Amino acid sequence: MSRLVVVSNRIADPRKTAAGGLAVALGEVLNNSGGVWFGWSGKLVDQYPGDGPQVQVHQAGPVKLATVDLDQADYQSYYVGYSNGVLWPVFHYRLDLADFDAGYIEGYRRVNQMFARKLLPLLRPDDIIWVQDYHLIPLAAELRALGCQQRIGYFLHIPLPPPLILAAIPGHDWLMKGLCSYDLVGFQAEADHEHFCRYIEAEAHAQNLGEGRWRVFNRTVHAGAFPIGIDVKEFQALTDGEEAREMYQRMKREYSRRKLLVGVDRLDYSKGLPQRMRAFRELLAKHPETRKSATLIQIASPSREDVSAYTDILHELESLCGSINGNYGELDWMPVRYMHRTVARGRLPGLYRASRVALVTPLRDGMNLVAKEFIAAQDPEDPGVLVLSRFAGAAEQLKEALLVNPYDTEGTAAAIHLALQMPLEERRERHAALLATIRQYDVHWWCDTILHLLGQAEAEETGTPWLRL
Ligand code: GDG
Repeated sequence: MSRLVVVSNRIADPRKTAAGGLAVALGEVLNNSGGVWFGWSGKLVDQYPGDGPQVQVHQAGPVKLATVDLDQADYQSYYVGYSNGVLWPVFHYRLDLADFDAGYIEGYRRVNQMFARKLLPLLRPDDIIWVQDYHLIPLAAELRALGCQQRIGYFLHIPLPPPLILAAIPGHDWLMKGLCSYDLVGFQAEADHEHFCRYIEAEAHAQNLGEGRWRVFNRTVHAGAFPIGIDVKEFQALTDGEEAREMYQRMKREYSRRKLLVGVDRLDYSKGLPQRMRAFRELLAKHPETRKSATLIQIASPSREDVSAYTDILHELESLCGSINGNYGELDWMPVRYMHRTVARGRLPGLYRASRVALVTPLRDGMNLVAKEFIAAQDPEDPGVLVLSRFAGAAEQLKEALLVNPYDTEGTAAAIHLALQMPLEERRERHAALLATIRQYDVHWWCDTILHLLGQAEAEETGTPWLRL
């Protein structure tokens, strides 16, 4: 059996329970096959040692955790500048927030080259390499340039925008050629996959070989949509855990006379938090009976605080929450409880379960796992209602949610009102269908499907040397 090598910007120790579902799932696959997880340690050094960055290896059971530190210059250009200042905004359709500083792409390339050089000595000939996310698009091309012939798969956790938005990135052709150096490229949603196909057809005259295979840049690449899921069983077990039950009971006690609405997001401009607050304000204005009876708890966990667009969104959100509470609050009721803090993972399911409505209304999102966690945490006999943006990748799968356009304040407010009023029977029916979907397409389905296809690449290509770029 081939060994799995996962590469991602950050890594997690799969033995630590605080790790999220994705880390748990990847850790489980790695544990089964024995493998390597390679990435940035999360540590910064002023300068690399004289002989360059060093790989630190820790053995975590059968899994080798291999990390490198980054120096300040690489961190600023590769991580803050290019990954989070160019790729994140543009891939979320926000050209207006992109900073195309010419130096960033150099840093991005340099770190991908360094990752390739550091990873190469750790590889065995029959390894399967699986690269995660937008920080590492050129990694396969860099590995191939060093002679690496192993199968390499890639998964993009964020959306891929339409070709004309992609084409606004200086160097987009280099980036997309890099993406085509993988054997298998996975996207979250069919929409993203379609954008990829349209791009390579229009910009690179790719030839469609059928069944997701393309001949492009002199090699064959397989592409498809593989919507990521959560570990439903693990999340339900967490919901039954002590921390979650305690949280649930506290919330129920505290808000016994109110219906709770919940939002849990990283504080990011893609999550549509100001738009959500405006829709909630509209609800209070239009439906006076919801005043005093509905409370929105919004957790906005701190994220990428060294990127300036994130400071702007923080101020906008704070001012909106303040004005809603100022205008509608009473001595014994505040409409919005906003927390710019991280909640312990064990408590989240209790909060979800105590809530009648979840507001998952990003302006654009690769998938959105909060939507799936909310469904998993519900009591099937008395479930809450999911209000979901049509612009989240999850909307392609979760059709029984109330789908909204987050830019439409009135429409979103009307959907929230509907959710608050929804009769028990309808809530149960919708929830049962949603739960069946997230169970069928859970994170194990996601891992297994992708790794199975990557494994097949070996059988089909045996005897055919990998074409180098
Ligand atoms: C990217 C893509 C894609 C959030 N706040 C707290 C907390 N969280 C946890 C949630 C959930 C995770 O973080 C967030 O996942 P999302 O999917 O919602 O969003 P991103 O972080 O933007 O993730 C996204 C995902 O990758 C996977 O492919 O779905 O589209 O953008 O698990 O529960 N966890 C804790 N405290 C918090 O305050 N413990």
